[in-house]
Amino acid sequence: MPQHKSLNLYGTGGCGSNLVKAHQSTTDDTGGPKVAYLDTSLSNLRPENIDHAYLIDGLDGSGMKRDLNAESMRKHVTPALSQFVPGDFNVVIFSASGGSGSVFGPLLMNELIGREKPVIAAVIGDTDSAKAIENTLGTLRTLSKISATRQTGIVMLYAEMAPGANRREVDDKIQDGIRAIRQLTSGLNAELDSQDLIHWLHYERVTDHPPGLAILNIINTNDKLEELHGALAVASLYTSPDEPAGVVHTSYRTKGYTGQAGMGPLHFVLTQDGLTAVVEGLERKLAEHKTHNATLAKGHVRLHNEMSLSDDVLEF
Ligand SMILES: Nc1nc2c(ncn2[C@@H]2O[C@H](COP(=O)(O)OP(=O)(O)OP(=O)(O)O)[C@@H](O)[C@H]2O)c(=O)[nH]1
Ligand SMILES: [Mg+2]
Repeated sequence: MPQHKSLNLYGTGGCGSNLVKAHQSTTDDTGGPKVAYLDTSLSNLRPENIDHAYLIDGLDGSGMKRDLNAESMRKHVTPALSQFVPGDFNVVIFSASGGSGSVFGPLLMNELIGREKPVIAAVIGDTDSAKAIENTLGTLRTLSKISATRQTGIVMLYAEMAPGANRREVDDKIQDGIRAIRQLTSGLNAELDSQDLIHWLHYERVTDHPPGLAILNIINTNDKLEELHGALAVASLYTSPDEPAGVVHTSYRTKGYTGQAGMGPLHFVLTQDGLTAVVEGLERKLAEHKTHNATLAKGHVRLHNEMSLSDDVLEF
């Protein structure tokens, strides 16, 4: 008989906290997820969030500098998890481009993985500036380093902010993803148990694929599933076993049945190709920003090194 499983949402940093807030008061037939906010600053929280918040005393943000408060955040992972104990399944949500969530989030992931707690990262990258891209690449590298050190697959739902992008569209992708993960991990799907999901998440334990950082693609039609290449592992939800399953080439596949009429298929597909496209896109946009920055620096260089002017008004 299906048994309800708990889901914890940990929002780290400003963006992670913003995205988790929407779930603080939601209740569904499984009791709704538990939420926690972990940050170095109060600036993204409202009074009603404080009971769910873990804040590091004495800090007030990291100002996009990932190494500024890293050691302090490292020390606070264990106390934060004592206050907000992990659920049966966990999602850690953070921007990759800021200075706090992009460090607190991976540290939390590392600890949850070490404790054998099932966890997915929901990450928001940003290409708004060279610093934002460098941080985004650095955060992805951190996650991939955790995967290599722990020899475990890490699954990441990823969305990206671009200059002029509609923040709501990016938020919607993450929120839709969280709701779908809630459905997948609720414990209420017939024929799908925790171990099926643990082996989907840790595809390296049941397939020949080496562990790495994998992108989670959530797809709601069989046609889109069939178009997708390079699937490492697939978990699918259907209303009932009578529905067409959709064809996909993959090494591991697990299926569950919601029993809820009208709900089309939902496929949770892990790929590494998706990550390659993300990293290449970030590197290309970083090169564009750097070309522009080099042009800006030229004026300064000309004033100081190349012009034969001397400032005879003020000397320093
Ligand atoms: N999509 C989306 N992006 C957000 C949101 N809040 C912040 N961001 C983006 O996330 C990036 C980093 O911001 P934060 O998450 O606030 O940074 P932080 O982790 O708090 O780190 P510091 O403020 O540097 O200490 C920025 O580029 C924002 O544009 C949000 O609610 N939705
Ligand atoms: Mg902040």
